[in-house]
Amino acid sequence: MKIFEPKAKHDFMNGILQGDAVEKSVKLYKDAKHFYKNVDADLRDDTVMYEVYLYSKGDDKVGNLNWGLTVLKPVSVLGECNMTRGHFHKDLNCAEFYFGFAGKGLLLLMDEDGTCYSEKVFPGSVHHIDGRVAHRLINIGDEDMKVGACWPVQSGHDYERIEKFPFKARIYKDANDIKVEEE
Ligand code: PAN
Ligand code: ZN
Repeated sequence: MKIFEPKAKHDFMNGILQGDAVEKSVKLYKDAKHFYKNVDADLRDDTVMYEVYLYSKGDDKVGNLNWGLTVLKPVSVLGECNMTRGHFHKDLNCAEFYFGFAGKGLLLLMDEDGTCYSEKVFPGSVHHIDGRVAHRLINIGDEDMKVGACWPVQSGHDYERIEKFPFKARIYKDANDIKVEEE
């Protein structure tokens, strides 16, 4: 029997997901401006807002899984906490697990009726996201927020739906106070 090295390594609490099979993407402020209520003219377009590391079999075979890591930077946009774009899955049968590794934040969730709620995210927190629920991560702390995810390859990301039917809650930070603004 041959014994192989793993295809990827993930230093859960202190590091990132690495390996030849891992793809990295970076979201810059210039591509994230429309997530926030206001545009911050003082924030450089090339500011890194978040990074996503993905280990995927990538062949869309039903039953295959993705393993991912999101690193959300502690940036604020005129007081509004940094967040991911957020999405519904294209295949609404596909649920997802998120798990907190570092930092602190919120998992903002919205069901198909537009009802928003959230769960606290911290090292060790585990979150099951139903396939019909839109999801977005928000960093409310002062350090990188690292969140792992595991979801089926056939989920897809429906970003258009969330742009037409946006989350109805925004999170702001003033010194250490967190403020929720709801529509
Ligand atoms: C995650 C997200 C990741 C980035 O892997 O894709 O946190 O967020 P956006 O895709 O909304 O920019 C996931 O939920 N996958 O399904
Ligand atoms: Zn998802």
